[in-house]
Amino acid sequence: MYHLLKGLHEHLTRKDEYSVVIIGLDNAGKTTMLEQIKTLYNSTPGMPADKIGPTIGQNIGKISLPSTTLHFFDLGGQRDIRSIWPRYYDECHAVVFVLDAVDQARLSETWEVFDQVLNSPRLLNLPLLLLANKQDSPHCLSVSEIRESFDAWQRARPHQAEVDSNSSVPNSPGDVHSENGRHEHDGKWDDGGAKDERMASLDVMGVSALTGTGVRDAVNWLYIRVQNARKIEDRN
Ligand SMILES: Nc1nc2c(ncn2[C@@H]2O[C@H](COP(=O)(O)OP(=O)(O)O)[C@@H](O)[C@H]2O)c(=O)[nH]1
Ligand SMILES: [Mg+2]
Repeated sequence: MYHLLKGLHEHLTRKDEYSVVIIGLDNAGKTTMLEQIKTLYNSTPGMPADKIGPTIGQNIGKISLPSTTLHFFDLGGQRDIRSIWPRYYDECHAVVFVLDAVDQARLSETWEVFDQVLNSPRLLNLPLLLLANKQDSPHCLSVSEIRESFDAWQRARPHQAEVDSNSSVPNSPGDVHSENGRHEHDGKWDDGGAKDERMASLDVMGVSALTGTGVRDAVNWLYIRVQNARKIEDRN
């Protein structure tokens, strides 16, 4: 009887665990975001914004929600340490990409990095949330301006097939598998339209990691999405 009750109690109090990676360029506000999430959800507040230095490696944090624990991994965003991001992709359940909506000078660098994330085959089916941070600043771009900026950046860059025909990627007849796992056929990229679909359904939210505005909405989004993704996975 004891074991039965213990088993029932464990079942009822069991929490599903999910990992969320927070990525984006350095200075976008990722660590401030993580610390704000800790402050909003945990009894011990996160580090105050004025004490946060550049991230080398990772910062971690976890929050407890009904029947769910979310583990956050805030990864360093400097150019030379971005290469560690993919090591986390296999283990994570959702991705938050934070961008600085004030720093327009770095938007094209932001889009280049974001585009690589969109093209990562291992992330293709994971919930991905784009956060336009620093909405407290009077100089920030709004969510719709951020979407327009990404669309404009995509239109302005040379077509992928043109880039490849000018580069060292082999252009032999038939199919070629690229490094990022997409399928090239007769010089055309074929990812089954998955990237376009992903862009069309991409959620972009405006937040201020500094003041906390929008941060609960972002966490709620993650909470719902990771559970829905698990349900779909369980059904398959
Ligand atoms: N105005 C404003 N500044 C922010 C916000 N979030 C972060 N910052 C500032 O941006 C800088 C970089 O923040 P940090 O969290 O270290 O960025 P990270 O490199 O992406 O981890 C710091 O000076 C933060 O105080 C925000 O929502 N609003
Ligand atoms: Mg940081």
